[in-house]
Amino acid sequence: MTQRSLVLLKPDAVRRGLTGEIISRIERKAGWQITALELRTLDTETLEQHYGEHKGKPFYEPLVEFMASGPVVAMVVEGERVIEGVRALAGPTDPIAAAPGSIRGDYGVIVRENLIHASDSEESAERELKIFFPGRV
Ligand code: IDP
Repeated sequence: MTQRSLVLLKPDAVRRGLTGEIISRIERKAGWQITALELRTLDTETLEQHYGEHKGKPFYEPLVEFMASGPVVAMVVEGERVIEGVRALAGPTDPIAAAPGSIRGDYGVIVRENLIHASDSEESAERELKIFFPGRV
């Protein structure tokens, strides 16, 4: 089942110089391809669209502020079961609960600054790819 996922390497990953390490974990998965990649500083409007489902939650405002605090690496990753697969590489949302060996488990401590976003379903991927790479998908 070939899929596409929208992956964001969050501002903490860029600031800490971890993008190469994270990208290389994705590239090493057999048959997966990065078909678009861009360093980009996100505006509030884009983030409100992207994280709209979380609006009203206590972590929403600080999340948007953090995500706009510096550039992110936005990517389209394509391949077999890539949606579930990148989420597995990332680990669960809370980096302390994430297993060592996962990206969040290896490098993260606080929940907000958990290094990576990856689409969580085909529906989310379709919606998010339209926000970040309109015209390409
Ligand atoms: P996910 O990124 O693992 O799919 P979501 O529940 O969709 O997790 O939350 C989106 C992002 O919001 C998380 O990646 C994290 O950066 C932030 N976040 C989620 N829950 C909390 C929280 O309880 N406190 C602070 N930040 C949170």
